[in-house]
Amino acid sequence: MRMTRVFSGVQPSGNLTLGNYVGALRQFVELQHEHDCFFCVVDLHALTLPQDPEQLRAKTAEVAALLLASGLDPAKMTLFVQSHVPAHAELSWLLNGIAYVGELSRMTQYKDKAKDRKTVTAGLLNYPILMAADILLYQADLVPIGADQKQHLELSRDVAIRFNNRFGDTFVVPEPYIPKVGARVRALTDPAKKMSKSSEVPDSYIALLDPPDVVRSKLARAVTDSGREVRYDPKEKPGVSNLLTIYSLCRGKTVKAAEGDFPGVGYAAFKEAVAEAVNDTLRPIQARYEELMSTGELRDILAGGGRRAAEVSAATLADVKRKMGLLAL
Ligand code: ATP
Ligand code: LTN
Repeated sequence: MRMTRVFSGVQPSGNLTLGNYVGALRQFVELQHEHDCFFCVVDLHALTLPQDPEQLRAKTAEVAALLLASGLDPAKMTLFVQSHVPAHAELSWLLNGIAYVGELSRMTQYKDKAKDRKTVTAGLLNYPILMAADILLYQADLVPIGADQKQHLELSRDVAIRFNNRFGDTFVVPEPYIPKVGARVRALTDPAKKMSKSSEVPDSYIALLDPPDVVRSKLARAVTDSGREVRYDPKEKPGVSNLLTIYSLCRGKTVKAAEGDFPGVGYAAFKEAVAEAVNDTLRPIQARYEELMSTGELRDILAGGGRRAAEVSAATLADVKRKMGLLAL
């Protein structure tokens, strides 16, 4: 029997945060032990908004290295860059003949991103078609995504079903995989919001590459609540509860056990303990990151990943071209 296939993509934009780490990267690391996983740095998706070319190139390498530094193992999974495998752009075009403008323009992410712009590129509208191509090329069964990507995955499923009905069974219809651990890390400056890598307030997030003193000062400035007790109570004490969540995730403890570490401790000392827990988590990731970036290792891993991805996706692409009536030689 074929192993369950998993596909997920990460955009090379913003600074990967502690939120991304606990909400996504750690799940990827677990999944690689049980399934045939493909993880992709989706640089073509980033092009749907204006990018500085040098910055995009640097971010693509940075995100790939951070995925590896977080524990993805090239011996266990396939990591590659989307633009290194031309089949993604090709299938995306072919699926442009299957997807409808109506369904694309109903996507909430499209509406959000389009509303404040003077001009809207066709790529922003077509973004979910490229995402469908990513997933369908690998016949992925499971797609780990955050809740905000559910609608896009639904569109991928609709496109797959429509194609299968029109041309015969071709694509596996993928299922979303939304992690069970519901821990959401919130913004340090405003616990009503989630910690987000594209925030314009650097104090609101902890980036995986933040040096220890930056982590300490961001946490020292994090909002707390009135009162002086370190207690988990997201309604009454959202700031302190968020810091307790972060501490518990970094120390591998339950929130209850985390609370027990701070009887009668004031906010300032509590924040220092959280900073230490965060720095203990980031230290090995940053060390591995430096190693990957300073040797030729990253390049070799991405080249190997790109080769495997190209091999696996070629079969699907050839099948689609044949079924749609393209002439082969
Ligand atoms: P953006 O602000 O650009 O939307 P983001 O930081 O929200 O970026 P995404 O690229 O949307 O990140 O999400 C990547 C993955 O990280 C998703 O699986 C998402 O669920 C997870 N994730 C992002 N932020 C958090 C968070 N604060 N807590 C837990 N998981 C998170
Ligand atoms: N749209 C996703 C990134 C993404 C993706 C994918 C996720 C692109 N292709 C395929 C899962 C599967 C995002 O913005 N987080």
